[in-house]
Amino acid sequence: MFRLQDKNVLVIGLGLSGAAAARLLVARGARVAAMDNSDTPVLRREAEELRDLGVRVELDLRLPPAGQFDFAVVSPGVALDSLLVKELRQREIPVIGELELGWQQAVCLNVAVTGTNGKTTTTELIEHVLTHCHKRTLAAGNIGKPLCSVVDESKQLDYLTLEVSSFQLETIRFFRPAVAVLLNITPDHLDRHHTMAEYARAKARMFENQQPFDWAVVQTEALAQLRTLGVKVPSKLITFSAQNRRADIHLDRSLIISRIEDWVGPLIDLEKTNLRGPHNAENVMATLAVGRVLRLPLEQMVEAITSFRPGAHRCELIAEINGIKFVNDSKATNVDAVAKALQTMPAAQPGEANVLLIAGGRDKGLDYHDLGPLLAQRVKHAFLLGETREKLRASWSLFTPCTLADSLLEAVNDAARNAALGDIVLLSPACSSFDLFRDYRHRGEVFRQAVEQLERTSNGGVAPGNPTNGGVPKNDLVPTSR
Ligand code: UMA
Repeated sequence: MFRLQDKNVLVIGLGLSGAAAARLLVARGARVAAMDNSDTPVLRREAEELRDLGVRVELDLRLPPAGQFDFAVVSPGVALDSLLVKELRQREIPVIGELELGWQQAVCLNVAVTGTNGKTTTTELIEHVLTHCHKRTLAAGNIGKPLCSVVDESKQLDYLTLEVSSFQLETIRFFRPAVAVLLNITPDHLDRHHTMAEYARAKARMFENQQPFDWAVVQTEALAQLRTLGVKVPSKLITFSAQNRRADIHLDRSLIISRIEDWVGPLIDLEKTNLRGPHNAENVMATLAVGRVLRLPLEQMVEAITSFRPGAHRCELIAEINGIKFVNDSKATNVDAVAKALQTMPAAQPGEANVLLIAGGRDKGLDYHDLGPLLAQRVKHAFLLGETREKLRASWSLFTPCTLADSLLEAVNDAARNAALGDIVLLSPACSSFDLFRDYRHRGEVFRQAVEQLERTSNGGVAPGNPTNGGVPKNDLVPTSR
């Protein structure tokens, strides 16, 4: 274990990661200074708590404070090309991320999951399967629970199950998963990584410290992307793919099939699970491969996967009101995630568009045109909000009618007004939430509340057209004929 006693450490960013890192450092005897470039009531409360622990905290600070530091711990949201990090490097202060610090202090093996989409579902699925198979584990990392906050519990665990982002991987040094899963690489976070090659290289860092006895579980298509960049995976490899039948684990209609030696044949029928769509098939494939590597019994894994329900904000059915479904996919923060959601939505009539899509938020430097053909097929109207709404309209209006909305509530009400029996109102934003909401969960909750308000109105609870019910006349939710 890396000794922290009496080290001088600077923590940058006091969100979830920075606060957890500062607490862990104090508990291990380090002398800690912490800074954040913002100053909000939440940060002030955090600052007070940390000061009580002996941390020197400065808010609203853009450059590192004077002083000697043995190293700095940055939060994932801090860009490495920022002036702050450049100055740390000029002062020759080593920089690591919160994930690296937590990994250095944890004392159990870890299974780590990365990829553009499906990370959270797969992390939860692996945690669920391990627990069902009587292994002690905890899900942490990008899933919303910083690794530094669970380090003390790692003594009692067989494995940590970690969700890992490209931001976190940029600042690792020795981080080495015993089993590393790479689910997929599609465009995301290009505002931070600038090019797809840089983004893919950040993802590839999952494998850089792995040893020949470790395992890599990698989607065939993502492996091809890594090979194009000249990245080598040094560990033992299992490939999976919903599209490529030459993968070690692949999809045949609803069956997941293995070609792995001593494990050949069908593993699970997805029809018997609550997971739909080829992307979920790949999440299950990756989970089964992890289980295989950790020698879990297939029968128990199948039981666990069958009983698993995906979490909130991922194609989550909120309500069905007068034959119109309202689906919350707030976690879809990039184009590929929206494509997957649209492909999963059931069509009312073959070949007919029945989705009213609510999208928009903060841009991550993505090209939204790619979604065009799918919008033309599946989306009868798009309601656009947030900072990207004009950009989305410019990209999408050739493919589907687009209407701008000033708020999520307005978008939900407009979509409901335009929906007919068998239609689906889908919140799948293709953008991050930080322009209008705290995070994707907050955005999903606001969507849920808007839908619940509609539900109450349609049940006759509030007078039609009353502005307090969101301004939606009751009869507008009665399905219109096609
Ligand atoms: N800050 C600075 N200087 C900067 C940038 C930020 O001081 O240059 C400060 C901000 O003012 C703020 C704090 O840093 O007070 C926020 O730090 P952060 O953005 O790293 O956020 P955390 O609260 O620490 O949450 C992070 C992850 N956030 C990001 O990667 C942006 C969370 O993932 C993660 O759940 C959490 O650590 C625990 O591990 C969120 C996310 O959006 C869900 N992740 C991206 C994704 O999934 O696509 C990568």
